[in-house]
Amino acid sequence: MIEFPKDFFWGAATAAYQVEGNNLNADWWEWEKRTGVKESSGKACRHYEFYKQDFDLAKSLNHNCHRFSIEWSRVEPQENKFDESEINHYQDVVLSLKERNLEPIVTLHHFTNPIWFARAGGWGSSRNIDYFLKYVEKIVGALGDRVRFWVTINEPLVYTYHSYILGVWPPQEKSLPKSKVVTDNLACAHIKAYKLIHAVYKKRNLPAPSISIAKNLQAFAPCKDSLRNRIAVYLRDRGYNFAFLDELARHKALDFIGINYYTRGLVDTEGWRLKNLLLDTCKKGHSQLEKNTLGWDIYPEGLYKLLVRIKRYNLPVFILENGICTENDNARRDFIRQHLKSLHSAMDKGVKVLGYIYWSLIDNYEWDKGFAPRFGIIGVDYNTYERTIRESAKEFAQTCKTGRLE
Ligand code: IFM
Repeated sequence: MIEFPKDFFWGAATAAYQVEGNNLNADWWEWEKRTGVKESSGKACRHYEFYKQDFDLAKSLNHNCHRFSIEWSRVEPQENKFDESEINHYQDVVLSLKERNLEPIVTLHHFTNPIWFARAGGWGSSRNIDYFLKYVEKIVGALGDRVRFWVTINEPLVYTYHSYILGVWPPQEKSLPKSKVVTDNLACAHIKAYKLIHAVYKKRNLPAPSISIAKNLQAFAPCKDSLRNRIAVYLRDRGYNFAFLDELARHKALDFIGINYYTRGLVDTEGWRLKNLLLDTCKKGHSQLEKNTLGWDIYPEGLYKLLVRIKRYNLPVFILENGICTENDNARRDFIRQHLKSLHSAMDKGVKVLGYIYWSLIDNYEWDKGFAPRFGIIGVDYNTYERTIRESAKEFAQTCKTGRLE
């Protein structure tokens, strides 16, 4: 039996665009219509209407925190024109969480942008960072008295990878140099937002908030043990896992380290070009590990291995996302169990962990992959929008209640 600390946070996450529905003013919405993606987000899970019921379910599952995101394009549908009714909506979201004793963990940017911001060049232009800061100031002003945990940007490198390297998400550019510019702008935006949020709290005499990003980490391993693959693993581990965090830590712009962990990348390079070293993965099916329905390797040990290396930042860690898409709920139960064990082993090695948040509370819109991947501990019927609590959710609920895992 393993035991987690008494004050541990337990919960699940969502992101606005993936669950709310009808985010008409987001670049993604416009892009879905223009390019005819596999599946459009449409009404998503209608969480914009059903958030209270969804929070009731989270509460019934013994969660004590909930991570969600604000849809920037809702609250500022046009440049400099904030929609107060949408801000009121998110105030009510926070209040509803508080009423249920669910600690709100608020993400300010989770992949989507207002259309006007994208048209102005989005994250490709450093001048646009000020737009983000204005939005952050507005939201923090409106919600600050009830929010302790802020996540400025979700998975910055996942965003640049899909939007500016692979080119499968808007704005569909494929340029390594541009992806570097965007990554630098995201780092700069976080550092400035971090200072701004602290300043707002100070000015209002509120207790200092805890601010971070949600950093996606991957365990990388060479497929064939060649020098080239080993160099590629080194570069990816440095560049993908740690460079961004190092930059924020250098600016003392992190109060904790938010981590999203899902998988291992099996590296198999096809050449010596930078592109090969940074991007090639094994396409020959050499991995023996079990997979989720998107084909991602399931590798719980990776969480332990990365966490013990995170110790050097000397900051508490918060697992902000960890999850599996599967049609087999037993696999989800095992996934959660194994990752919690791995997490606990890292804690035994002295890593201070604040909490564990499963991705996701409910099935949702998995971006360009549509609605097929089922990540939720609660299932969603997309015809009736009915929610069904899965068995894995019930087992997780026991751990949330007791802090123990048999
Ligand atoms: O659905 C995504 C989420 O938006 C960000 N983190 C990974 C999840 C699963 O792919």
